[in-house]
Amino acid sequence: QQGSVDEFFNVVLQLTKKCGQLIKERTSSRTKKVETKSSAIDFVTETDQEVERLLIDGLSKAFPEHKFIGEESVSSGAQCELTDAPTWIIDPVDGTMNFVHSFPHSCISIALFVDKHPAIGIIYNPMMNQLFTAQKGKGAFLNGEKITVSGTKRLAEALIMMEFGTSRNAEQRSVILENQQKLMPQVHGLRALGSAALNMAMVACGAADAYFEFGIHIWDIAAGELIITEAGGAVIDPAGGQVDRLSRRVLGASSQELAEQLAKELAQFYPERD
Ligand code: LIP
Repeated sequence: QQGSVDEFFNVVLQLTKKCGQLIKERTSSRTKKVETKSSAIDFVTETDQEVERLLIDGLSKAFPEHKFIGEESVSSGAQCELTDAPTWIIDPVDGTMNFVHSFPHSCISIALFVDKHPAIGIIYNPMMNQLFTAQKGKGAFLNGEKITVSGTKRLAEALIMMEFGTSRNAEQRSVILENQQKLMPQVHGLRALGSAALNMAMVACGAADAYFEFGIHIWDIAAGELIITEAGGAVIDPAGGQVDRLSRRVLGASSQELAEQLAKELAQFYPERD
């Protein structure tokens, strides 16, 4: 099995690098074809669709038995179902809003789950030349160099990543603002990169100490979960306890202590499940 995970990893890495070049070439173009999805500010571009198609075509050619959960396939009606079968979970452009604005923080986020657990995670921001990779049990890497979380245990010393999201749901927006108000006086600072996967990558490499969000989907966080845990961090539900990957809720941190401390502070929001 391990040999084959290595093979899966090599194939997906080559495909991801190739697709990353496409995103990089297109990012500065001012004429992107943009459509809306769940809200007036939830976007999909032709690049999202093209990259997802290239990844799924390439992987299914190499591994015909494997299954897929892809952001754009699900939004065009495919089922979002995680089984025990080897399943690639793909966000072709995480941070689509950033991509649309040429703000250089978007990435490909791709993970392989086997028996419902992460085996491979890759997050690639081609604009900033940041390639985060992990395989279960083998550590986490940024451009081939081993990375570890900061290890911060105290909320009072933490740089926290949170997002504003693209939901126009009033309750969700007020929970986001409430958490901002609550956390601001208690932590070193709050940051938002506009991409769940890149926020998680920042926690994994020790540039930030924790990240939480309500309303994300499994494809936003699947790779980040493995990269954070392989870098020595913790990923839990934002109310504490085990993360539920289809619940659209996540909290990742540089230590279990910080994760639990942050979870206790948060006002909670429970989106409709995937
Ligand atoms: C985005 C997430 C981000 C969230 C946005 C959106 P997309 O994913 O990465 O954390 O705040 O609402 O879901 O749509 O760019 O792939």
